Amino acid sequence: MSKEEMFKELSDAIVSCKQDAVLAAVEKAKSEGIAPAEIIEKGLAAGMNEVGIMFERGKLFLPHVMMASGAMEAGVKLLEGDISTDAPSKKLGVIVNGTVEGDVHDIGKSIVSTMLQSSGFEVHDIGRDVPLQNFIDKIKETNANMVGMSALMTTTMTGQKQIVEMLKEQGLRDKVKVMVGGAPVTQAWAEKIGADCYAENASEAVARAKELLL
Ligand code: HCB
Repeated sequence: MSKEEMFKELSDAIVSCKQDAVLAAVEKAKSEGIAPAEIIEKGLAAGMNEVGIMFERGKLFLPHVMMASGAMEAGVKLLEGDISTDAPSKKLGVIVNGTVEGDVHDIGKSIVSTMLQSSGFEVHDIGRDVPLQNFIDKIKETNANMVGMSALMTTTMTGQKQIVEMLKEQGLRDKVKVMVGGAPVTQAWAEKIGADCYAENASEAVARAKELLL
């Protein structure tokens, strides 16, 4: 089976909303030697995007999206132990990562945290639907030099902007690099709110963090 066919099988398994199918497809992709990051991004995440489109068009309903999410989480969990720990012994930086207030979407945010951690960053994942001031408090508590903020809805993206403003008001902006991500977020939005970078996916998040912190 070609890699492209394998990615399609992974994506179709997510769209089927069946956890068994997802776990079987992940096992198969692993046994074919496909890298965990590719399994997640080109297979599972592509399937979740498809689920999002079908939900938007009324072809799938919220319970399906929840089942697909559960299946995706189980698939990612199966890969956690395989995500390479090419982490250097010296930590590369301290990053606080979370999903902003009002937003419960956390699948992508958690993948980003895992990938950053396995690449050598000290990551404090503060969860989802996180009150904005909690980002600032955690940055102070951990002396973080970067913050990652996830927002999956147009209505919650503004939380990212508010956090940038709060960092300025509380005299932290010069000490902390700001990364934003999430489906509706774009490079243009990152520039508009004065973030240091936008990451489209977890691999990009690792690359941007290395560029900004090393
Ligand atoms: Co949800 N939902 N949802 N949802 N949902 C979206 C986001 C919509 C776009 C679907 C649609 O209408 N097309 C839509 C938002 C529309 C808008 O913007 N206005 C939507 C809606 C409306 C809602 C509810 C309001 C539905 C309702 O209740 N009527 C509700 C939200 C409640 C709330 O938050 N207050 C809701 C609920 C849910 C769940 C619970 C069923 C489930 C989430 C489960 C969970 O996360 N634990 C869910 C899901 C799964 C989705 C879709 C289908 C997929 C999201 C996902 O996991 N993608 C999504 C459709 C879509 O996004 N296209 C839909 C896969 C991951 C891997 O991608 O983009 O999250 P990602 O992360 C990437 C990337 O963005 C980047 O790297 C990640 C890894 O590659 N990245 C970062 C992300 N965070 C980063 C942080 C960084 O620092 C750096 C990079």
